[in-house]
Amino acid sequence: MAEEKKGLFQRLKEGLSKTHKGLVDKVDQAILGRKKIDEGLYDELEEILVTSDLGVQTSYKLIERVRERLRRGESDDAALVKKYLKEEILSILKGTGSGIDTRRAKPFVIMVVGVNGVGKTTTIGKLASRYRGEGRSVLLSAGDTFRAAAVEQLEVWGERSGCGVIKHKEGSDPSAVLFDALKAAQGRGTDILIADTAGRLHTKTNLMEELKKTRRVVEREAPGAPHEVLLVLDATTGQNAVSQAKLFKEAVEITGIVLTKLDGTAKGGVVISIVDELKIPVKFIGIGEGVEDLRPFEPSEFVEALF
Ligand SMILES: Nc1nc2c(ncn2[C@@H]2O[C@H](COP(=O)(O)OP(=O)(O)OP(=O)(O)O)[C@@H](O)[C@H]2O)c(=O)[nH]1
Ligand SMILES: [Mg+2]
Repeated sequence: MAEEKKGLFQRLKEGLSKTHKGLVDKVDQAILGRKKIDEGLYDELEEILVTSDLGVQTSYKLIERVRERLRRGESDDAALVKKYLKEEILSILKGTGSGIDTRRAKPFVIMVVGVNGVGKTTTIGKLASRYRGEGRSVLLSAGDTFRAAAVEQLEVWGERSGCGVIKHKEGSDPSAVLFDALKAAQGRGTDILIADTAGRLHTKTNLMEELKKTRRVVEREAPGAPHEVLLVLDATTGQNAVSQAKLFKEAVEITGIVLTKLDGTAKGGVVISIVDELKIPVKFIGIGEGVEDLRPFEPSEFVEALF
């Protein structure tokens, strides 16, 4: 068990290695060769944070907090900068995460939304496997009716994880698919229903309207549902992910974020920016394409692995 835990942590660390290089290694370099703290160091740090996609606002806040702590301690030891930075990042991230309690309703309905290609369907597949592994029954709703391939992709995941998929013909009304899936889940006594949606352009209001409509159908048919509306964001898009989240937050009530593709990017700092600016909890992170590569987001584990 301890071995397994170590292995998981190692994988997370590897997944975050690009962000580590772009952020922590650079902080080390900036500190190195400086015995004393000067304004130049703060400027350099701020630039490192901004280029690691922490966002201007969050970067500024972090630097100010570090500066304040050093001032209070009246220390000019540059090595403390890294320690304080790590602690302040953790303090921003704390209080987010903690996964999802799917046992508080049955069927527990999770809607998964987000723009094209961010990893919605893959995330659903990984979630389905995770819950199946815990012995729960899962049903998937193929709400991306725009592409035939989207349904097939979900069916592959359904087969792999051993759960049913409710689908309609290509081009049919996505809210009708979810309506049927909900009825099926209620009839079969399914534990968890996960709804895929089309990857739509968040800039097109009519598409947002459709998402709202789908949500209304769920609310009407199952009071209390959807229990979670997860917004999937692609970490490789950096600050763009933050803008997407703002738009989705306005249109549909987002209860949590899944940040995918952290493994392929140096922009992993965006998670700090998302939590700080949007106050939406990050529930899961994706660090690879494999089934085991979706993890509940644990702030302290994340910060340890990053540093
Ligand atoms: N490296 C990596 N790749 C990922 C991760 N999550 C998803 N992907 C890949 O991202 C690509 C797009 O994933 P999909 O799940 O199809 O994305 P989607 O949001 O459903 O896309 P649309 O249905 O077209 O809107 C796939 O090739 C996935 O394997 C991750 O955490 N890490
Ligand atoms: Mg998809």
